[in-house]
Amino acid sequence: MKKALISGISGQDGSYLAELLISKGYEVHGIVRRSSILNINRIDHLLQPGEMHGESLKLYFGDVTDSSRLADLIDRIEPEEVYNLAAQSHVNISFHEPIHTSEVVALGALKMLEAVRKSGASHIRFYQATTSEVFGNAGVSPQDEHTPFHPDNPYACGKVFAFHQVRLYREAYGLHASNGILFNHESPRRGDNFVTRKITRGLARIVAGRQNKLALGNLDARRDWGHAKDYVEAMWMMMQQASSDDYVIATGKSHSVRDFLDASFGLLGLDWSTHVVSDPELLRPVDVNEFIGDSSKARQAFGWEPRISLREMAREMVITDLLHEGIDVAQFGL
Ligand code: NAP
Ligand code: G4F
Repeated sequence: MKKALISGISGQDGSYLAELLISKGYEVHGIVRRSSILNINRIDHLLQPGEMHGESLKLYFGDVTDSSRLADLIDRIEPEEVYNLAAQSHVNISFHEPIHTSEVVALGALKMLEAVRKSGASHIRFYQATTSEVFGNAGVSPQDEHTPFHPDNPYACGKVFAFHQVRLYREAYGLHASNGILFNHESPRRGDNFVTRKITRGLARIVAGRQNKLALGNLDARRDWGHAKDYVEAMWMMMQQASSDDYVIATGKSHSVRDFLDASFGLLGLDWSTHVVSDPELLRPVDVNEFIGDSSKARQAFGWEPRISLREMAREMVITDLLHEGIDVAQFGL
């Protein structure tokens, strides 16, 4: 049975990746941060109540800033595949917490790589969660593996550092280490303070009469939004290739925040403009105007393709959030 170790397993992608790997017969091991309340809501359905070590999923407390713990875990688990998904992944928060973000995003990735290298297990394959944010306002569209990096926030700067460490470990030590340069991907498990989930949760609360206004920032920003389920499949496919490489994963379509508002409020026949208010606090010192990715390399190398459209994803998110508010979705024909 293959063993995989995932950092960031309690996050959106970590939870879908754990499900995917378990469905493929892997024994999945995950690093979770110790907090005063156990923060494993997205993966607790994969365990018995109160359990940390289930049959196919085993969790360990740890932090990617703690090198010695990472080395212990790699030695103890002896994984064949390591997925480094841990991050302070919120772009705007990275402007407020640049040091912490860099410690986790940049040094955390390097510490994971070092733990793998020092274990001496040269067969271990390493996946790094790189991001379209490395391109920033690149002025080139669409972005692919040849687009020059122009990181426009502390989070993206940390991810550029990590990208190059992964490339270096591949070239210098022969490690099977790949960068998945993933464009935005969302789901009903997306964190509440990312724009898509903020919109679908806000919409559900408006319908439930629990809030009337929805404060947002830049509505003109355009993103290449896919579904997290499709994107974790690309991570796994990348790791199955004979040699490691860097791949862009994207839908190739870009939509604005306004388009996402139309798609979600429109499902219920509501006009978002009567609810959305502008909050200057939510504007970033620098925002990226548009991302749009070209994932031809991944499509040709291992046949990856996105399956879930933006409309289908918005619908799934809206339904999940309405149900969470106890609303009968049938009244909207959903
Ligand atoms: P997410 O939901 O924010 O999850 C981040 C995960 O990292 C959580 O499990 C979090 O734990 C964990 N984490 C944070 N700091 C840590 C630390 N010091 N030590 C150990 N774990 C730590 O992010 P996501 O959307 O799943 O994204 C997964 C990865 O892909 C991230 O690296 C992100 O930067 C990258 N990425 C995401 C996207 C996207 O659109 N979603 C696109 C490109 C790249 P807690 O649950 O305890 O907070
Ligand atoms: O949902 P967002 O916060 O995602 P962002 O900044 O694109 O970053 C996400 O995708 C990256 C991949 O490109 C990941 F690397 C990163 O970890 C994260 O998962 O914001 C999307 C857009 C931005 O232009 C933002 O300015 O929406 C705009 N926006 C408008 N109002 C808002 C809001 N964003 C947030 N979070 N909250 C708002 O109220």
